[in-house]
Amino acid sequence: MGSSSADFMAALHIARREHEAGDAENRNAAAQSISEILGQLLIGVDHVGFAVADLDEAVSLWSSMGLREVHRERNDDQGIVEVMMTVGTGTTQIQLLAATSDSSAIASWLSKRGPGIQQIAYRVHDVAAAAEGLRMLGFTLLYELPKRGTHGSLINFVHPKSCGGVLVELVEHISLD
Ligand code: MC0
Repeated sequence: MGSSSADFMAALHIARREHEAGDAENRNAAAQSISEILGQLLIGVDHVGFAVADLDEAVSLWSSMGLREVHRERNDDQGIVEVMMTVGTGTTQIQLLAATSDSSAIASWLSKRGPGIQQIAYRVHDVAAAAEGLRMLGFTLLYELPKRGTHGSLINFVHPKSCGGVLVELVEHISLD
């Protein structure tokens, strides 16, 4: 990536000043600039998360379709245990998410909707900058500051109520960038 995080933050703040100060036409142009910066921050789809009731059963199901387990991790902050599975030779993964506590978002999801797709995760160059840009456009971010995700990544989430009914996770892989 050509630009640094500081460059992105600086560009976002210039666009925000224009957004706040401008008339309708300038506000639209500033919003467009923020969207373009967000486009540069996006790398691709990192994974799609499935809520599952039984992790081993789910691994067995998806393995039978040819997906391969590549990582398993417990995250007590999120109240989950997860398995990442690769799809063919591509870089996109699916993430199987089982609840480890009743207060977990996955336990709540399972009780209301049952097993299924719970989130899509976009890989970004800089999660703080992406969250800041999205806030400027009116999206609701779940966390003020990024939290720890899979493999020590930094994560934040866009609330589904501000995002067309889809829970979007932002992931920054510290070691891969
Ligand atoms: C809830 N809603 C969803 C949704 N969860 N809509 C789409 N996708 C989801 N995943 C909708 C409900 O249907 C409901 O709509 C409204 O949002 C409020 O639902 P709720 O059941 O009251 O849910 P809340 O408000 O208790 O929690 C929703 C919220 C929660 C997004 C804040 O799920 C959350 O904190 N998620 C982020 C953390 C997370 O998902 N952790 C697990 C993965 P109606 O229309 O009925 O009002 S951890 C992970 O993924 C990490 C390890 C990683 O990848 O690195």
